[in-house]
Amino acid sequence: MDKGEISQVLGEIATLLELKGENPFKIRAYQSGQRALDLLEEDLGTLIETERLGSIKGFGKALTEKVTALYRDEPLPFYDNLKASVGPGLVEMLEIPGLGAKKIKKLHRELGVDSIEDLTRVCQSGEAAQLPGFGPKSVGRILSGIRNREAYSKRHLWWAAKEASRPIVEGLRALPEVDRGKVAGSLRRLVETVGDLDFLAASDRPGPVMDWFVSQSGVKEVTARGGSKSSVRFEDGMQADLRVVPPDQFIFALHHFTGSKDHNVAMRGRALSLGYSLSEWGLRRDDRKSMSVAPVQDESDLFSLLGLPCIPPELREGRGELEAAESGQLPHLVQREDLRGAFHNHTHASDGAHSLEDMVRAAQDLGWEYLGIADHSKASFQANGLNEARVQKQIEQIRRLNASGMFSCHVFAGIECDILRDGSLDLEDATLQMLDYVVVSVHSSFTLSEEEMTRRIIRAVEHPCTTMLGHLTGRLLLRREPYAVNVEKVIDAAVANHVIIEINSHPQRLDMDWRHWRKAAAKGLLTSVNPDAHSVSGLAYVAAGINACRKGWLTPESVFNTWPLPRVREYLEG
Ligand code: DGT
Ligand code: CA
Ligand code: CA
Ligand code: ZN
Repeated sequence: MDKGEISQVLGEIATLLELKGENPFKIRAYQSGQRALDLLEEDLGTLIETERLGSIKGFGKALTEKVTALYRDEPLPFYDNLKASVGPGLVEMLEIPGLGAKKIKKLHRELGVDSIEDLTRVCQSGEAAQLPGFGPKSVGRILSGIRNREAYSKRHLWWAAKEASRPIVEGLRALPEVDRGKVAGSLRRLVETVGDLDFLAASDRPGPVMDWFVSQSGVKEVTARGGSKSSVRFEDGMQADLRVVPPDQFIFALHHFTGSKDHNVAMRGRALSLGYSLSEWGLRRDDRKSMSVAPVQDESDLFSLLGLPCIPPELREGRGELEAAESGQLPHLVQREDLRGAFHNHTHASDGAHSLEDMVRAAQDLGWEYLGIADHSKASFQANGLNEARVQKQIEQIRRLNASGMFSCHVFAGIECDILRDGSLDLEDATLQMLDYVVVSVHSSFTLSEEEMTRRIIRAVEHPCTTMLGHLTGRLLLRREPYAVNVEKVIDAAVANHVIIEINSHPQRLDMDWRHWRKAAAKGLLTSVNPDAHSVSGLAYVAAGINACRKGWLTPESVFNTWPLPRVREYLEG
């Protein structure tokens, strides 16, 4: 096993011990062991081979033995027995938002709950609400958690779907029978979550193409196998459709299966008004039988036949893109290459995995002119947040690094400061004023009413030290619903106070949502594409944030971290 897999196993062991009601010290040993492993700077293999792992803080004798066994892929009976002794139903229940190991253990012990079906039953019958520490409100939350979990399990993060699609497109393109192969559907439109993967191939011999598709590695079930369409389900639950069409229909099919449905309806309406009929098979004059009025090589040819410039897939949501295209108002969308830096990144001073220098080096390797550091503040104690003194030390460390000339990439000293329950900020004004910029975020008290939460966030936005608002709604895609907050009112407050609202670009957040951005940018709101990186590899998440920008019609001018360094400096100093 590699380090990441071992870290996961340690976390799983801690959870299983918790579900069994084991000694809290034992549980904590595995949790801190996991953390120590994540933060390890030296190569794990080297530490094991030179027998130095045990001398590192956090690794006792027992843990060292287990990590060594896992690393060498030796059997670990302790782990196997533990897994066998806790029912799979209990482990599954941990996926329900708002239900931790303690509550699950109580439900199991008091009411004999062994599965999610049992849990639904005791919640509906009122039995669960009788247990100490439960009550009708928390039972209501569990029930909606169960419903959400079901909906969540049907979709996948765009980021994971993209990874899964890569070998499939490559495989298709490599087949001698295939002329062209592409992804379509929500994946191509860069939607933040994807129901199923859609692939399209141009070929005159669909048979062998379908054979390859349904027999790929990882396919668990073939749900349809036809001459023009097949569908499969992979072992991890992901589903995929493949359509194979003759080469002269490829572009029409690509456009149709890229969607969205609303965009397609608008396109067909436009075709009709011009005396054409448009379908997945082609474009023809209304009065003729024959297809395709002209040869079509790519989608811009298709749009051009309808008198339009090419509308990029990510704008095809039926939200006014045809009108904008017709009047020459399509936005010049921001691209990944426009970024010159990023704010909101963590180091190992709080809960990041890498040092300041490592993060800056990684940013410089990406060609960035600047990098903003924003570790957690003290109220986020579970993330080892910084107090005033530690912030001050980090500022000095950053100033020294800038002065040393070690990197051409400039470092901005910032903080991700907690917004406390009443909307005040977690650190003293004197400390906040010393920083180059301040990101403010909600990390606690998620269950306030919409009115209270909106007031709380707006108070933080109005603080004179606030530069940016972090992950506005706190949503975790396919895991946790956004908290109640009036987004419109927060946008207006941000515009009025010259506060930037970030697009938190972690693939599971993408918050604030792209659906708000076109209107918000028209009001003058700026965004910053913030990776919320907790390691050097996390900087790559800006790609997901750029997707969100593009779906939100944003141009580089509205994206703060496309600005050159002198202009960013001037803004932050002003
Ligand atoms: P998903 O899979 O839920 O994330 O969303 P999509 O957009 O990938 O939807 P999917 O896989 O059902 O279909 C792919 C595209 O095919 C869809 O965006 C538009 C087109 N399409 C599918 N069914 C229909 C339909 O009944 N009417 C129209 N107009 N288009 C359809
Ligand atoms: Ca789809
Ligand atoms: Ca589909
Ligand atoms: Zn945060």
